Amino acid sequence: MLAPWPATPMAYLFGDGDMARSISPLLQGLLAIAILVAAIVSALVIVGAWRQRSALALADTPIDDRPAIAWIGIGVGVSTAVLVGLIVWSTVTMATISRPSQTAAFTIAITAHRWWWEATYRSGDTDQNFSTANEIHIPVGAPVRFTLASADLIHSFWVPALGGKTDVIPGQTNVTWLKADHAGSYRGQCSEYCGAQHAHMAFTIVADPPAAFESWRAAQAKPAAIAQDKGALDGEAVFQQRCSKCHAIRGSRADGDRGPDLTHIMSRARLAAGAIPNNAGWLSAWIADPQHIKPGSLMPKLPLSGRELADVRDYLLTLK
Ligand code: HEC
Ligand SMILES: [Cu+2]
Repeated sequence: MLAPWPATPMAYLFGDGDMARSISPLLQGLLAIAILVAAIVSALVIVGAWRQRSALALADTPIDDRPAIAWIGIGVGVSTAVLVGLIVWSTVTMATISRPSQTAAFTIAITAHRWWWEATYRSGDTDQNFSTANEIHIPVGAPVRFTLASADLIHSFWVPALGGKTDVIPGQTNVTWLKADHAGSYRGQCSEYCGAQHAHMAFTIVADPPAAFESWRAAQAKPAAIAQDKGALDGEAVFQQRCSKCHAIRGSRADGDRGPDLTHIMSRARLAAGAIPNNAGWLSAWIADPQHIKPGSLMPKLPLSGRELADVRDYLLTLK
């Protein structure tokens, strides 16, 4: 079983899937050329300093006859040729990645929020629609289309190992696609500075084998389990009162949309866009004081008694 949230640093020089396969050689090429240019320039500076004395001896030669002038022409010529070559290479790469190599299997609608990612899966049958947050599953080997909208300001959707960045701009829907050739998890990150918790606006793309993906999708589409024991039932009442303006739980009356949909919260490996692991302890810590974990987060610290906190946590623990 692969870790659903791979650690940083994020790999981008060697990618997986069609889009990354087009981008990686360009990145590697640019890096190699940059290193080469830095090495050549450094060498020339050193040689130039070394030869300063012979240059002084040229003081009487008219400027146009000095050998250095020819080198300026050579330098401009070589740089121009290399830069034009790179422009052509970049343009061809951008044209290649703008469209998936096969038609996309389906679309995931992403809405970027300060500071988390909402992912909505729609299908022909509206009963099967669902929304989740930060942990985005796709089937391995199939290109998936992503529409990108913003609920507030500019963010940027980037999964370095799978492909290029696409900005998420208010008032506009951008489109990109991703494909993973191997099952596994690929870490993503908001890459446009968007305020206090920008660094904690991570997400993960989990590429599942097709059968595992279908069962994940079917499980997510189901409404929430109905609370059974007393603590969880009391917790549901607390939730309706204190949390349901911001959070939805399908199958209950909670239908807020300012925070993540919590219908299957316990199926996710991490909370708060990757900031903390998802288990009973961290869940309590988050509900008790989200501002301590993610200062500035749009979930306020709510005054709950110890009992209410335990009950609401027990209720969330049933949402598998
Ligand atoms: C004013 C709106 C608001 C209220 C009220 C609110 N939340 Fe939140 N909640 C949010 C937002 C926004 C986030 C996303 C925070 C982030 O990741 O930056 C969030 C995140 C969460 C998460 C993490 C979800 C995930 O998938 O990462 C849990 C769990 C949660 N809230 C539980 C609760 C509970 C329980 C209550 C009631 C006691 C509650 N919230 C009340 C807005 C709210
Ligand atoms: Cu952001």
